[in-house]
Amino acid sequence: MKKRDFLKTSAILTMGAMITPLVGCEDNTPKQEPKTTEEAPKKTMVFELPELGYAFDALEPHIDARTMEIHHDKHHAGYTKKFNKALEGSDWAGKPLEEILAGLQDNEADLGLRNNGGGYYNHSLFWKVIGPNKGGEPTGELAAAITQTFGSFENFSTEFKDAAKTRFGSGWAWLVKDANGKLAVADTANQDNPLMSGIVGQTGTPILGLDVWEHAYYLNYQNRRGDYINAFFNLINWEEVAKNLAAI
Ligand code: MN3
Repeated sequence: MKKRDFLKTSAILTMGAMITPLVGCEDNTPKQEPKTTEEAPKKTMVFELPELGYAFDALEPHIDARTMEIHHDKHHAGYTKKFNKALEGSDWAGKPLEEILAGLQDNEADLGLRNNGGGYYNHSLFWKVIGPNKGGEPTGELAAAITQTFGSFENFSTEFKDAAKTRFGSGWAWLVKDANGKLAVADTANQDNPLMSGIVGQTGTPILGLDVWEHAYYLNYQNRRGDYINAFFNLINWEEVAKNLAAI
């Protein structure tokens, strides 16, 4: 295919070269575009839509298959595509994801990277911290850290659920490790996240995230966000959350 495209391009270039002197129009001069795409390998790191890691229906009855399919294949795919597009030609192209998000500012110029880079990162984390046959409570160091910060797992779940319920409109609830090495619950609007230290108030490294956009639950739960949040607790992959904490 590539070779054929190249041959086609060459043919057009040759034709262009032949036609140009005849028509005498400068705008018909072939631009260098076909050549540069052929020669210059893209330095831009292209972010790819990660696999879910389980079937769309694997989280039922807590999250229905149709919601998972649309959420992953349409919403997350859309953020991924638009993020890569926004990175093209920007100073952030080729930089690590976390560095990009931490460097964004609360201004019009960064809005595309903020919404789509956030959407890319947030959903990539989300699919991994939930899974079939999960839920329950954390163990080991994570359990100890939660107890140390919140007093008990119950207190933590109450605080996290409240953050998720009271986040007005679209957004996310988070469990983060902050700059002082302490766990904290946070919530952010839209596709912002606590890595965006130039934008959000509560900063830290997310180890658990919950999407409370209506697209995450509306088909099955309609306006009952609280029921969706409770269902999420039956899906949390605490081993993965513990891994996230250990990796910081
Ligand atoms: Mn979402």
